Amino acid sequence: GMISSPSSSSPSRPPVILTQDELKKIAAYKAVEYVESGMVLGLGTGSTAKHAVDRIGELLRQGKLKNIVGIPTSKMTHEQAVSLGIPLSDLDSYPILDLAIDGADEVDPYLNLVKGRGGSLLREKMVEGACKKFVVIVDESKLVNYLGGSGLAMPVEIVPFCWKFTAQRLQMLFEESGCVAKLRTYQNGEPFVTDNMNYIVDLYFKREIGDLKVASDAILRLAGVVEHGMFIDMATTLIVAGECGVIVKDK
Ligand code: ABF
Repeated sequence: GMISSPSSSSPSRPPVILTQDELKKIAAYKAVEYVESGMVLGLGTGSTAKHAVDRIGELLRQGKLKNIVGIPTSKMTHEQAVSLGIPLSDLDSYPILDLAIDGADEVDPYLNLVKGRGGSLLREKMVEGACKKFVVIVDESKLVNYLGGSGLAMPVEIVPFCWKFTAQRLQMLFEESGCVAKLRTYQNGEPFVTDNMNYIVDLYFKREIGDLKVASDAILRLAGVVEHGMFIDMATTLIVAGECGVIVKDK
């Protein structure tokens, strides 16, 4: 039979280890506390934001929220919101939003973000740039000392036309930071295609890239670039869920 371990018979409660997905859900639910009836809401994309959209759908169904208009940041989130019965519109009809809730890939101490590893950075930047409040929700693994600091990619959305040329110019722009530019592909090797029918080049840095605003301007000046995944000075609130609880930080 089973031999019970000494800890299971001890009266003190064993520590609860939360999974990363549970932490994401905790951050997402906390963010939805900011949602009020009548708001126009930017609906984020990714596995963290998905929990927030689910929760908004649930509160609408329960009648605890009313008259919400959702503006989705991707086709994926659009489908999710439709399946939950969340009323939707777009930026053409609602150029100013009350609040957006979305995840991020990296968050620095100043609430600057890297986004777009999920591929939806352009629509996210358009929608979240039009919001009065932008609440970012992450588990603690997303916190970095500086953008690029996780060693993971910084995505840039580019037009497919002569993508190698654009990738090469992006890499040259950050030569001093040891930049390597790679076209994002599916498993089968075909180029990854965004919701806007563009490609994504992922930039990897060996060293810090320096002034973010300078880097941003330089990237956006390249013909062929549509948008990049650095969200500088956009987030107004950060919600971080970790093993020790939830931290809310306002800009
Ligand atoms: C989107 O989802 C993207 O900007 C970002 O890349 C990603 C974060 O996803 P997850 O919450 O699944 O880590 O918001």
